Amino acid sequence: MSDLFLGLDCSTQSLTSIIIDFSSGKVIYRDRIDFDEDLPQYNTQNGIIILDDSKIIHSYPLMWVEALEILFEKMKTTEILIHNIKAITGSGQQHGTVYLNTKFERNLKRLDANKSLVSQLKDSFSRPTSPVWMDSSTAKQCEEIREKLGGLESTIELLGSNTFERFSGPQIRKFFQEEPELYKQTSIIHLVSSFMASILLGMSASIDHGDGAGMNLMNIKTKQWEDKALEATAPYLRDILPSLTEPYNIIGLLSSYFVRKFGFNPDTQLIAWSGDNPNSLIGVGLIKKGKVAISLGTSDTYFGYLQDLYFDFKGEGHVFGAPTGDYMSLICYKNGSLARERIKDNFNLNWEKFSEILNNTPPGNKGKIMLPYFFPEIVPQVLEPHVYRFGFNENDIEGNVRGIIEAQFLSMKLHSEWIGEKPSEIYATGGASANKDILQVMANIFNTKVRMFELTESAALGAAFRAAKSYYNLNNKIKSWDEIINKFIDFQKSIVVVPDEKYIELYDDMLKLYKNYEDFILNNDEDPELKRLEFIKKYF
Ligand code: XUL
Repeated sequence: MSDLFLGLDCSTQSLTSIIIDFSSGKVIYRDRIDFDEDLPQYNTQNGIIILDDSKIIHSYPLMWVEALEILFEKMKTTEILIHNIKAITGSGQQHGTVYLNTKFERNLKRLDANKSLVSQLKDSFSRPTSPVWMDSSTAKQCEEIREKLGGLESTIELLGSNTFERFSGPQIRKFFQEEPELYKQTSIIHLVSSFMASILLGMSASIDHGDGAGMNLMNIKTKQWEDKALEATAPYLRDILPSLTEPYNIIGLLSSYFVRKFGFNPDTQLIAWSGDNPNSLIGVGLIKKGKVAISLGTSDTYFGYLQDLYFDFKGEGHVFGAPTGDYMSLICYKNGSLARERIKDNFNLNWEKFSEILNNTPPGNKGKIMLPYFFPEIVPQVLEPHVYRFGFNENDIEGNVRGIIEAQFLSMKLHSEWIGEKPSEIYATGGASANKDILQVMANIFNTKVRMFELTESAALGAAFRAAKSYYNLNNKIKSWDEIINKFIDFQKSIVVVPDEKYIELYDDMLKLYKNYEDFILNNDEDPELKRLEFIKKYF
């Protein structure tokens, strides 16, 4: 009998599933529920609802639950031997918080397999919507918490990150301040990851150290809730947070609801869910130093495995827990795929045409530079969205297409410098990583070769690997991470995009210029127009 493992990924725009067959080393099933398309009744756009200008961004936890049920309904009608799935875990968009009342646990315990999850869970929420990672409405709360923790440096040393608008702590504080009555009715606050795990478990599940580190509430060294942060955030918070757990812990067996309804094995083990970035770290096989990954999804992220704790005291980067029990470094951009799509849609292009234009424009973009803050940006911090263009305007197709892609990678290169040594290789993942022309710009700007794997859903894949690892550990058939990763990743087809040495100097100069423009706009530094003209003279 084959050993199957299911990895789920509840991301911003969709819920993805991947099943791996460990015996054959193959991915045998993939599916995806798109929130906008498959659940139109929630009326989301890109999986989110914008509640106020561009800052308050929420989603519907019930929509994620409904997607889970649809996903399993579909799985049931396939050839997949659901009964052979040995263990399940998952990945959630990070930082988002789900606010539940006392009925939640009761409802989960009494689930009737003849009824839908949504009909039985709909009265479980003290807040019907969840603020997600794209929300940037908590600048005030961030400042208050940071101040109470003794300022930037001590906050980072305590929690692994500065306070960030999208992080759970500031979001919880805002909820407590603005809706104190509803806060009082909240008996448990989950992350997206632990909420989804709870549904599968039939009771409240723990938060893992990977996702817990993205809350501004967990002590990054002890991996326990940090009293000072809890106190700085909201009253009696410790009582309404789940416990914390190692990311590889088995949290229990799958709830009988899923066994009865979909034919899962009653012995199916559940492993703590984690955030999408920690899962992706494993999904691309980053268990050692030396390489990094760039994920091009709704958010663009740059991340790597960290052996020793290491902080960005400038306050832009994060340290999260890694699924191995170690740490990972990360920087995150909000102007990822939605910003690329804006440009594509503004000019009525499809991705092929977009690539063709990218390919036909010269590296350096003839000195046209964009600061692409279509949405408030995380790195560097920009709270008021605005797209700045230097040397071109919004009607210039070529300037905009190359401008957005070069800006994204120049900014990443600039703001990832704290992570240290130059990587020997970059693993590209996420939807847009399938675009070779985008990867060529990435390779040239970082002057590093870029590898793209056949499977771009690294978060769901990483979850499936984690399920296998924990299951075999439990059953005394211990397998190393290397063994698991080699079995799947090394045999996956991949392409390598090699940097073109011709552009090393050009992009070094352009990086400096890009920094000058950031400093000009964000720090009121001198206008670098003359430097831009020199750049044009030198290269074009
Ligand atoms: C990471 C972050 C995003 C979300 C959504 O800090 O905010 O990458 O996890 O994917």
